[in-house]
Amino acid sequence: MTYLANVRLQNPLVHNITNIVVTNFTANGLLALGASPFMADAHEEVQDVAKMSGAVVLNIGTLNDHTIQSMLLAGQSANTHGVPVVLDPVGAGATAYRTDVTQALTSQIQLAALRGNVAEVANVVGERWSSKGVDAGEGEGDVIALAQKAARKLVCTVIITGKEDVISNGDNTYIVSNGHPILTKVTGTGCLLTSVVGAFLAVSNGNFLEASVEAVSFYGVAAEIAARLTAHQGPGSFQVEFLNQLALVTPEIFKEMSQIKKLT
Ligand code: ATP
Ligand code: TZP
Ligand code: MG
Ligand code: MG
Repeated sequence: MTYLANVRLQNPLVHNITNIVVTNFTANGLLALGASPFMADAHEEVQDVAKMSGAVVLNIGTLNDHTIQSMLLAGQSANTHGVPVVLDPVGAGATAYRTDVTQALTSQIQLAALRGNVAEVANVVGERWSSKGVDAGEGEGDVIALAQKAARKLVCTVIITGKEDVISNGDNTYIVSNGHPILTKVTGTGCLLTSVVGAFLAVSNGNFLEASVEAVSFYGVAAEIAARLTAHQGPGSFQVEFLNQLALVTPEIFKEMSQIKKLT
């Protein structure tokens, strides 16, 4: 059985401490997929919410001192109770504050997975890669080597997204070629992917690498179909159809369209 089928069967609770730009889109995307979103950042409850969840997703998109503390409390509670934690280091490298906070989070919380664009992941592991706000900037470097290095350093699965996605746990590495450029014209598609990874990890029985690869490929397949169905329309129509496809792509369609390559 695929992890996708298991998400829909188990309807995992996904605890999100995320940014104010993408909160509604993320909740709707998780619901469409078949997961159960829970947005909660009050210090009084985040430890309890993390403990009862199938996964915890931390996203620093619009961070402030309150949410940083929420993330530390939730992440450490998740670690204590064996709940996988996924981090989206939105804009790491764009400002010193984001870089510093990301470093504090990764040193105090054991991640199951890290998902970001190439500039963000590079900055998390102390490498220079230019960025433009929350978007990846130009840069030259070996993205595969970067994913492997980051995975070994953080002892987790690392997902670097872009035209092609690189997913590595340091030992094994996959390239996923699904997706569509129009994803870059809808804000929050990276953030929602990070939460979708959380939903897949929640049903993974600890197989974080394989579940992440499937999550990323599934997400790209949904985007490809949505882009086809809304060709000649704009990002608004695509966004709506993309939510539809997160609900409608079956394990059979996914299997037929997934483009996953394992590196040897
Ligand atoms: P950024 O802010 O740099 O756009 P992000 O956090 O929004 O980063 P992306 O790298 O855009 O995240 O990844 C989000 C989704 O979009 C992933 O599924 C990725 O595969 C897909 N994607 C991004 N760029 C392309 C592209 N040029 N072609 C196909 N798919 C893409
Ligand atoms: N500004 C702060 S967070 C955010 C913006 C525009 C959303 C970023 O979303 P994504 O998924 O990285 O495109
Ligand atoms: Mg984007
Ligand atoms: Mg992002």
